[in-house]
Amino acid sequence: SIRRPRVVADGPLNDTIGGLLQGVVEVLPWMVALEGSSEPIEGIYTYGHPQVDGAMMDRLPGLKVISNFGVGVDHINLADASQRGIPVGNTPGVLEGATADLGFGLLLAAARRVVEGDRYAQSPEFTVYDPGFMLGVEVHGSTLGIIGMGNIGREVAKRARGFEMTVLYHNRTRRPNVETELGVRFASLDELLAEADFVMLTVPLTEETRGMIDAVALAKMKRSAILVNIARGSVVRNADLVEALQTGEIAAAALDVTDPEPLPRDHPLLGFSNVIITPHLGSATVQTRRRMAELSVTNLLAGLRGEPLPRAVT
Ligand code: 8YV
Repeated sequence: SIRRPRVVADGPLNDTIGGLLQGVVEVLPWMVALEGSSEPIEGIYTYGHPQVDGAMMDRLPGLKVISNFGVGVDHINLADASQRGIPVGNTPGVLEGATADLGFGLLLAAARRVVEGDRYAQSPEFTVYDPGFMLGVEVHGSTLGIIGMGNIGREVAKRARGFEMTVLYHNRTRRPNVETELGVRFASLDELLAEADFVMLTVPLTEETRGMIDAVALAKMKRSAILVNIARGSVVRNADLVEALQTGEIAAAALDVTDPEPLPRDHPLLGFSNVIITPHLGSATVQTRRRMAELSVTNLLAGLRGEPLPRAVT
């Protein structure tokens, strides 16, 4: 019988991934990637949290491919991989809709105080209806600023247009096609921060975007503005966000991602009534997670065969 290629994987493999890999590769625990192996390990399969750097690649002789379950590859040192000729696969094209849906859900929830309202309505404090309580702000007709006009930003913009929002975006490069197609307007970062009622973060985490939403950026936002982060926690400086919320420099925040994840129980971001936090659910739908599993396994197997990956990070 033919020896199955050995692959190290982080985290528990879900049934879909387990099923796709069953009998095809031999899955070894992440510990092997941390400790190294004298046996050839041909693939790294990652969910996105542990760091994958050159030192790890060098501990795994015979490494042919790194396949990421997810689109963000900020945890993988791409320069180290390319120096070693190791292709890196990710999963664009299958998760943008789900992620934008969640972003929009968070936006709506924060604007209309859905989570706060739920807690209240389920508590014994809710004894009598009052037409003056829990007034939120309107979503339709307001201005959304999208920072990062990639595949996810585009999907967010489409949804926003359905809500009759004015959409501004900021991106490293202008996207004239998206402007024409979706009727969105390019803005400098400062202009976007100053004009938006909602600021949605859809940038990848890079050295350029790390900490880009800091005290200076937060101070430029309207006091009534709501920040939504569906990108990576480290795009926002936690300490600055906490201060902006405490001083009322912005009105609310809805975060699907934080740094770290999860936040420690005593973290200052926890406990605000105007902060919503979800546990990194952007791509978490049954349908999307299945497509991510299939694509990431297809990338992995292509790399193990020495073929080009269907979706390679360049
Ligand atoms: C996670 C994501 O990677 O694609 C991304 O960049 O953030 C998510 O899809 C995924 O949930 C795996 O942990």
